[in-house]
Amino acid sequence: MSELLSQIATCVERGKISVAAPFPLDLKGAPGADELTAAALAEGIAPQDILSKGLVVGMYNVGEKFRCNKVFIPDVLMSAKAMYAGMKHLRPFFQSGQVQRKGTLVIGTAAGDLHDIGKNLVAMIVEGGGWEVVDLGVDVPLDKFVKAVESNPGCSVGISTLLTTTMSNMQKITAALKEKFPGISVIIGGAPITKEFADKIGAGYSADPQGAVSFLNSGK
Ligand code: B1M
Repeated sequence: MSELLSQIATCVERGKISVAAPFPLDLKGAPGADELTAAALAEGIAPQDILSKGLVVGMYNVGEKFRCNKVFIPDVLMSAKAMYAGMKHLRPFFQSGQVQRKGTLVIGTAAGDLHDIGKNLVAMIVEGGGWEVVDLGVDVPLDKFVKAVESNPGCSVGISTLLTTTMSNMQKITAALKEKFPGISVIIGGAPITKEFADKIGAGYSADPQGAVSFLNSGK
């Protein structure tokens, strides 16, 4: 069992989607996350183990390498594709409740901000970390965050921004969410954001996607 799960983790980490995928070159012709996840289910390995000991491990590894600049955005995108190829087999088990997620993160960019590359990377790595992600997209106004929180009780909220001019919107959204949903956990990030700014507005902070997973896992 552990051999199959470690192969799944390697496929996700290396971005090997399926047997037909030509990338990475040294794994050409080998089964990918798609076939290996199906094989693991056929062998009777618990879907929860496939998620937490296979797919999540692969995304964790690539997230750590990204944090240390050992891999780059295209590598993370390939890993996410491999993860989704495996996840597709697990979806029915999520829906039936047999596989539990760690929680839900509602994420979007602050009102006025259209930059979504960083936010998308965070969403993918958080999902790969075992969390349900509700992605509200870009230029998200307060009322859209509020509706999403009401529809996902107990969720955390992530806000990303790349513009200094939209940091004030981030601050307003965070303050309003905290007032409306006392105790809600909000994490912010993006190039102009600092820990000091996050502390000032009462939000959690991470400079990178893997740090966002650690923050969510810490239950803060
Ligand atoms: Co714009 N842009 N842009 N842009 N753009 C920047 C951000 C800018 C720094 C360029 C510059 O002037 N040197 C500048 C902002 C200056 C400032 O405010 N300080 C700028 C500007 C001014 C603008 C416009 C105003 C330009 C104009 O129209 N005059 C305009 C604004 C539009 C709007 O949002 N309303 C604009 C438009 C655009 C494009 C649409 C053309 C395009 C965005 C495409 C897209 O995202 N779909 C774009 C791009 C691509 C950039 C640059 C070149 C790259 C941004 C990026 O994707 N980085 C950028 C200059 C640069 O950075 N070199 C620039 C890669 C990405 C992976 O990094 O998003 O930082 P990042 O995410 C990181 C971390 O920050 C962190 O994790 C990610 C992965 O490590 N992170 C989080 C991010 N969110 C997080 C959330 C978390 C935790 C961690 O928790 C929730």
